[in-house]
Amino acid sequence: MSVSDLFDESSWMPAPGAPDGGYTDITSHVSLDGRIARIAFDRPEVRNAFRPRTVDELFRALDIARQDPRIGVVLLTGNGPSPKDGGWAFCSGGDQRIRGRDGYTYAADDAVAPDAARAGRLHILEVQRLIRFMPKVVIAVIPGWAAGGGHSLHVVCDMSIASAEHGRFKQTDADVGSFDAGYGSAYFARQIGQKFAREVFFLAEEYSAERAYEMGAVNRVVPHAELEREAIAMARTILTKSPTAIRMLKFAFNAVDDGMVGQQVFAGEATRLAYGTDEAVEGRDSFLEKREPDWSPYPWHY
Ligand code: S0N
Repeated sequence: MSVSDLFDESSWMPAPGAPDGGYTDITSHVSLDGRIARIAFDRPEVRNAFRPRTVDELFRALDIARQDPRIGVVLLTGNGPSPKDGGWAFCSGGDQRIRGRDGYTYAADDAVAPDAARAGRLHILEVQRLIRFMPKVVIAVIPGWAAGGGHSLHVVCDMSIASAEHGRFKQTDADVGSFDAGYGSAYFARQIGQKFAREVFFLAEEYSAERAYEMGAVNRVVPHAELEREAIAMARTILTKSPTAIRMLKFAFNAVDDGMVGQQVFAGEATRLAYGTDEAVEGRDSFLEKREPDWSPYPWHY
């Protein structure tokens, strides 16, 4: 099977940094010019549900993209269709078959040997934070179902683009005794409003891509066959912008909802910019030269 029927192999190359033996649960590519990452769930037979190994691989691939200075945009998607029934999915959340009483469990044949400290995992939340705090734009490219924890992942991405024919949204958390009480719900309510967000969680009904667009949950709905092309076009537009402006804007959008952590992330970037000023250089140099700083060239701006 190809990686995905929507995937144009000629535009991509394998991303560096896969573990020995490669990834098993995701695929990771970069565009030929190295500026866009495409990271995809690759478990279409279970609607791209994630198990701990999937989450480990996802975190690794995202972190490699975060640290690559050429990459400005990450496309997060799901491969498909399912070889079983032809169904499409972005991600259907945690793999319910291996959910234990304290989280999700590694399988005996997983690359990481299960031990007591790693027995029950819910580290998809670490992936959510990585998406949230990486200074790159992450676009959820939704070819099919976004359900449960998969729905939460699309919520935390900076933008979402969905297949008109196969894009489907459903928050099943309350059906399976699960609840994303952070970005998946509270931040979702910030996006689409309290009434709709509560409806999506409390009723756990199915929403089409068009309805999700009307609610303000996705940015664009495009014909299925065009999905990845449109996502790449969005990425290419973003890549024409100032990287610093995009980074500061992302953290500014985040800050209002992220409390002190949001302020810390935004302020860290502001400090880094301030280091580039002559005024900050004078502060550092005066210390190193064991003299009083001379602030006279720097007015108290109003
Ligand atoms: C996605 C759904 C709606 C698709 O329905 P459809 O098209 O009718 O397909 P199915 O026949 O149901 O599925 C095809 C095959 O795929 C298997 N499968 C689907 N989803 C999963 C899954 N999540 N885990 C394991 N298997 C799955 C089906 O069993 C079927 O297999 P076969 O062919 O063998 O029968 C529909 O599939 C659906 O509702 N799926 C379940 C969605 C769900 O409830 N997900 C879990 C929700 N909870 C989380 O994700 C928790 C993790 C999380 O992110 C989190 C972390 C911290 C705090 C909170 C959270 C949170 O979000 O809750």
